[in-house]
Amino acid sequence: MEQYYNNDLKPIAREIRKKIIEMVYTAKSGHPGGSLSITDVLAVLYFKEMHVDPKNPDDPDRDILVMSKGHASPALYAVLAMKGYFPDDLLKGFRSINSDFEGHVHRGIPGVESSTGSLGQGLGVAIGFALSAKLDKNNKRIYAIIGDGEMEEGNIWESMLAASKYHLDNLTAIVDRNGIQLDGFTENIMPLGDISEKARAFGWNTITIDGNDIDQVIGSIEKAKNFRDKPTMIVAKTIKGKGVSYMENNPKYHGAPPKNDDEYQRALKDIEAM
Ligand SMILES: Cc1ncc(C[n+]2csc(CCOP(=O)(O)OP(=O)(O)O)c2C)c(N)n1
Repeated sequence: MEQYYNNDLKPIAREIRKKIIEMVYTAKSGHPGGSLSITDVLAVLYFKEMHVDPKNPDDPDRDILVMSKGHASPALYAVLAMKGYFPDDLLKGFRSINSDFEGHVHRGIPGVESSTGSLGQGLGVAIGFALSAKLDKNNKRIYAIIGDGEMEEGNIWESMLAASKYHLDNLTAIVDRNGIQLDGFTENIMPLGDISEKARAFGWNTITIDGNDIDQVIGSIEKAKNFRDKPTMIVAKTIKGKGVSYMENNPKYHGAPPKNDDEYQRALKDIEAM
């Protein structure tokens, strides 16, 4: 496998962000905000931490990622294209009628392990993968990316109970703690308070980081690998819309693309300057 150094990951993250903007602008729809917030985490996972090989996508020893917040499909599709699972060109079909690249993460696409989009389900799916790896005595690692808005779904908390019951230390859940859900701030819609404290009460190890800081993301994922007996939750504090000034921390860009050529160009310019 190719070896990437920490300094290589920033340009990779920048490229993912550009692809996200290109995809949603071409489709004239999609979810840029929560894609841009989780970009750095995905760059680290796919280009440094996860054992995955696009040439051998069915390798039984591969690590598994479930993008539970399935509306962040542009970010996942972009990183998979960059990793070489399929040609970049296919991203142009995003959200168009004859393309597999649906607006929510779709399992028919190489590298995608589970369809998602109905919030709350992906953590349970990841637990299934983690339990199965334990039964197979396989040391592969399982990752689930969940949204903080998604944590307002009750089945996330049921899944957290199960992960703790089965001592799933092969499971790392990463919460994209950008503070915003569909049309407003999580703390106004349904306050989550201190997610780490709650997760610890549910029997999880927790690590809190700046999820847009590549070195902190690497450090937390490495640390999670060494915890034993409990699952780990990384609470990644991020900025929704990260990298595009007019999208940052603005609920409007949860599910809206740049509205014209000027906004599109400004977005690409902002990302270039990161
Ligand atoms: C079960 C379910 N209810 C509602 C929705 C509609 N919905 C799509 S995204 C979203 C907000 C998600 O917020 P968050 O998980 O914080 O995502 P992020 O801010 O990271 O994009 C909602 C309510 C959905 N996809 N699934």
